[in-house]
Amino acid sequence: MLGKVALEEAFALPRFHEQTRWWASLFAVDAEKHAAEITDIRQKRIEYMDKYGVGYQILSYTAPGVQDIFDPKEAQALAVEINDYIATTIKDLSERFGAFAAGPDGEKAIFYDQPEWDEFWATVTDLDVQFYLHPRNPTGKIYDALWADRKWLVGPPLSFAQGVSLHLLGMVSNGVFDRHPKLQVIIGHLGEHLPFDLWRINHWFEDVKKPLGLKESCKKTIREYFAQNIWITTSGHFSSPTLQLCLTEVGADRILFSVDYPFENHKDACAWFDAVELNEIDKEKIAKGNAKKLFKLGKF
Ligand code: GRE
Repeated sequence: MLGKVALEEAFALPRFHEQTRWWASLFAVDAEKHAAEITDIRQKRIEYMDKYGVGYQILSYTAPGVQDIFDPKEAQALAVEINDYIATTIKDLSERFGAFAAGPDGEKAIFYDQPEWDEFWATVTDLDVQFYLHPRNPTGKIYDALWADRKWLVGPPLSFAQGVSLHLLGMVSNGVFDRHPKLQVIIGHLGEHLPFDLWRINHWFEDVKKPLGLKESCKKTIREYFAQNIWITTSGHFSSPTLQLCLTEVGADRILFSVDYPFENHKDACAWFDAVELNEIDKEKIAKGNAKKLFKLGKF
């Protein structure tokens, strides 16, 4: 299918080529290729998009990124540099690229589910922009306690999904979406295990935790938040049975195509998606229609 929109697509500042190569050497078979691809916007990336039918990419800054800088001033300066760089780089390519702004994280891993972030969320909804909650690597005491002795589970096999699902359910159960009902949050990797668990989360929220007090901070059901505030993408998860589960549990109106380039490649993502057996209406929504509506993309 031509003209797909993809929105978990990473880039890095060219000046971090070496650092990116080191990061890639931890998981990529060909770290050199990965470093070259992630620091490129205008060449190889566009070739892949053209070859595999991706019309438009929304770019986001990769890991390690702003969140790995613990000095708030330094993190702030890097966020500004990244956001200015990408705005300038894609300025004359607005029919092919958009970008998420990167924000600084500060001194420790931040959970955006506490009341002190209400001002931030109010600004996000006032600006009418969308928020992509991307995984990060576990650090500090959390890494030492949980992951140090099981290091192969860090990243896509487990820690990424656990981190994001904890964060998002924290936002749900601490009332962020009740206080900011217009907020739209996107998570990748076919929902970071949450669609699989919706029945059980709903059962325990509604039948046990709400009578015990959860109802004070979480007014709607988990399924209502998924229908009104949450989106999932296919980034890095090219499985037809899992997509079917997501179609049943989350619905085609809330699923968005993505690749997860260059951690994954366009060929795998697009060959899989283009061949998935799905009615044409839902396929078009997931490939581009939903993204065009959500991001108010005009013609591209
Ligand atoms: C990412 O998206 O940031 C990422 C990594 C490492 C492995 C896979 C992946 O940083 O998607």
